Amino acid sequence: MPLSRTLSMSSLPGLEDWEDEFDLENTVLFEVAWEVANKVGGIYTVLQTKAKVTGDEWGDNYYLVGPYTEQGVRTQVELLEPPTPALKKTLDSMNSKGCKFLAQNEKPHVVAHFHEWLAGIGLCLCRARRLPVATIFTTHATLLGRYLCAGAVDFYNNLENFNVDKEAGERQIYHRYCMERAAAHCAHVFTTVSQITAIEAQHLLKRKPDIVTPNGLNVKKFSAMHEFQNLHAQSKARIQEFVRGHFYGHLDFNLDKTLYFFIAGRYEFSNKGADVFLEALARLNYLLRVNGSEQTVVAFFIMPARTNNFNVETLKGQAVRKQLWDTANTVKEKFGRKLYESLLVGSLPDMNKMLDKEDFTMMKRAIFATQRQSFPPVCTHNMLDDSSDPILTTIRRIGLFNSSADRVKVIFHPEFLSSTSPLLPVDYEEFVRGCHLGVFPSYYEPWGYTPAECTVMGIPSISTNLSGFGCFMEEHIADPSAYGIYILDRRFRSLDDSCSQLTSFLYSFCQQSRRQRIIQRNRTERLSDLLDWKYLGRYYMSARHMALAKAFPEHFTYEPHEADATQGYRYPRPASVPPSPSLSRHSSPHQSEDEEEPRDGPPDVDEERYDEDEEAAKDRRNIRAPEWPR
Ligand code: G6P
Ligand code: 1S3
Repeated sequence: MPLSRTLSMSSLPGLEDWEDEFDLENTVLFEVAWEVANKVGGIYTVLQTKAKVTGDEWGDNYYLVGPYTEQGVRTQVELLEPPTPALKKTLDSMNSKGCKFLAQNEKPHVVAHFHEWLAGIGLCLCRARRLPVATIFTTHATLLGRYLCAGAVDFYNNLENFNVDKEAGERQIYHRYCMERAAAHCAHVFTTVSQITAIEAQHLLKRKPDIVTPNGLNVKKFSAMHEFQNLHAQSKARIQEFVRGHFYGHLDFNLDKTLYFFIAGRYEFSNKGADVFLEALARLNYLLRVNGSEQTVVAFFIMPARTNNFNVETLKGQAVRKQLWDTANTVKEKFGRKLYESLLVGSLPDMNKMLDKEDFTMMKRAIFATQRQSFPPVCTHNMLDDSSDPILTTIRRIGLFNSSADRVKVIFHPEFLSSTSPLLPVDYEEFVRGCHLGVFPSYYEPWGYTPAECTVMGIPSISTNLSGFGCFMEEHIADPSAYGIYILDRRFRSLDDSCSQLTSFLYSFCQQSRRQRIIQRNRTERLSDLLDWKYLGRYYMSARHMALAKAFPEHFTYEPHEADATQGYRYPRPASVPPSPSLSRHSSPHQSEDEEEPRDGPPDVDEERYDEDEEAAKDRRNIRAPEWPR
């Protein structure tokens, strides 16, 4: 049955509308990657989050092929017998003789989708052996691009000038580069994850991608809008507990006026923009100090490096905090018991006798344990390359040592987060939800899952116009910053100017009131549909259709407009007040500015809800619901 259909811009369908258009009965999809059930980086996230929509479409005809790792098999895989006879025969044959593909009598139409150069060799072999397979190659970054950007090269202004063979040779990646380039050229369909990487691939791999396949996520929708805000408050409380321990003896800042910023990902210091972030933090520290700001910023760097475990001072911080907590509880219990006894006999307690000498001694001891001579550590672990580590070296140069005078504190956690950590027992999702702002000023970032993950959790983020995500959001949102999507210009500005721009983003973020942050988070979360596989999965579908049509033209046809169905789509600007401190006004004309911030403790939640709901309702009234995403 031909794969043809027409899309109109006014009614872009979800994936379910596509499925009944063609018959996948006798068609099998293999997706092959090194990161199938093997977490290395972003490709794992692509495959893992996309599995559901692809499985919904292909059912039992969808197979993911990856490396066999004991750990992966134990924790992520359920061992099954092959469901179809053809596959069973193939697997038996592979098991007995090594790998041969597709030599059975039953001949389904096969689509084989290979990700990255490591898997690309399989694609080249399929083509060299003339197997009847429709092939797709997706690159998530080019090898040469990654290497060139990590050096001191003006990459984007010289894309067309690189002598690619020479550059790959000099970096001793020529063999790998050739495999990547061969896979890109052998494939029926070549795709990459963003427009910016498409241009890069065209110059460095010498083939223009046929389709851009942006990365999506599984978006979890809460029935009530405030649900994700509650999660923010709960997760922030976990981070605050860690901060209480980490800064013991130096807790001279107000946790209620403390903001949590973070950068996370593969430890590529300049490619991921950790260099720019640190410089901007130093400038922010200066601005907050000279302006006498009451705000404190704790900036987390979650980037795995070589360590030999947590350091003693960091572990001690959490132990001291726990001891204070236990002491407070013991005294509270004794106090409560005395109060109870007194009420039982019908008298009000004598407050002077509620705490005895022993209680005071216990409390004094606990306070004594919080004395410390040194500043709270910058790094939570013992680093193997302490003296040459780029983050630590930069921190030494810019002098952000967590002193009391610093309004910006830095915590480098050189290990991915885990809910079983004795230090900060939260998983990554919980951590992101508890923070206020994700900062990802990448120079080389074909897509960039980290800001996308922030968006679907309703957490504002900073990305760049050199990242696939940043460009995608710029293309599809009329006023990204109004939605908490800040896009740093790293393309047309000098490094120093980009640092200044980042500093001003951070500084204005610090000037927002709690109410403005809540409103902004609501807006950010409203964008999450844009990033849902339910919509973005269509590009992968188009790639498969195109590949089938090229490999089996007698059976399938492809309509070119499938791949640019969302072109020109833009999410409108919110009609209500922007969350900028100077422009935002209270919903009640009689409320004073002072009332915006809590006098003691968090503001009344219902009052906030009222503000949130009113803001959302205003937007709903003023914005005509876009056709895509629905
Ligand atoms: C959420 C909660 C509120 C809480 C607020 C804190 O919106 O629902 O109860 O006050 O987070 O926001 P903040 O930006 O100060 O962490
Ligand atoms: C790549 O992983 P990375 O962090 O090395 O692939 C990811 C998934 O497509 C992408 O989000 C990221 O930008 C690339 O760089």
